[in-house]
Amino acid sequence: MITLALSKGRIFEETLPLLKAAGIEVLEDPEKSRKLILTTNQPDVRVLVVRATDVPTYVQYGGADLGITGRDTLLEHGSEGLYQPLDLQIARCRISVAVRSDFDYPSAVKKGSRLTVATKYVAISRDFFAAKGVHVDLIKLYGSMELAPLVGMADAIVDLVSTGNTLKANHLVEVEHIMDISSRLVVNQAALKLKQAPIRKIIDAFASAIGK
Ligand code: PRT
Ligand code: MG
Repeated sequence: MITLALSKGRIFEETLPLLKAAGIEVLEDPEKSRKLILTTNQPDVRVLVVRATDVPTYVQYGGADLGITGRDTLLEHGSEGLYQPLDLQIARCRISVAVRSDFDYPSAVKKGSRLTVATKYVAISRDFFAAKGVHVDLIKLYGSMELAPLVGMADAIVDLVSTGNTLKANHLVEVEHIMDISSRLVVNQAALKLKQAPIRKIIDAFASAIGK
């Protein structure tokens, strides 16, 4: 049995064409079904539906042989023991610093003031501002980071941006582009040894589907 861990939403949607290229079709829709283990047209391939941030953990502990997860999640939560053979170039976005449009970020940074930054990406933010020599107080949030500057809780946020519509709708502007993000295929090292042929077949099919 080969087990693939995926999160619902954009990663699931953008993975379907890659699975199809590997001859795998998921037989249930995770948005409609309450099942957490989805069957496929291949009797020996199944898909686990997990929280995006839990994908690396399932693969690390062998609950799944493979998984697909954002580079943001791997950097923030660690990628210890995971083999990362492919950048799938899906679920692309960037991680950025954003502030209220009336906040003077360049002079706050120049003056060496302490910035209060709200984010779910505490590790990425700490590294980024440390490298710039900017002092920050980090506030950990789990979602809707955009609210924090609007209610005066933070000067800035560090969050994912794709179209920029969410920032715009909340009168926030991007002031730093920290890095580009896309999703990676991650593989359990032991599974790769024990189930080499079927796992290689999936990796190779994904690679040719993305033109690598
Ligand atoms: O929802 P849950 O708390 O379970 O987990 P999650 O939010 O981490 O999962 P999910 O499915 O929302 O995101 C999974 C992965 O998709 C992320 O880890 C990223 O690698 C990738 N991804 C790509 C994105 C986006 N684009 C994205 N735009 N994840 C989130 N967003 C959010 C962003 O946080 C912001 O709130 O979309 C909003 C901005 O979008 P725009 O288009 O308005 O700029
Ligand atoms: Mg989400």
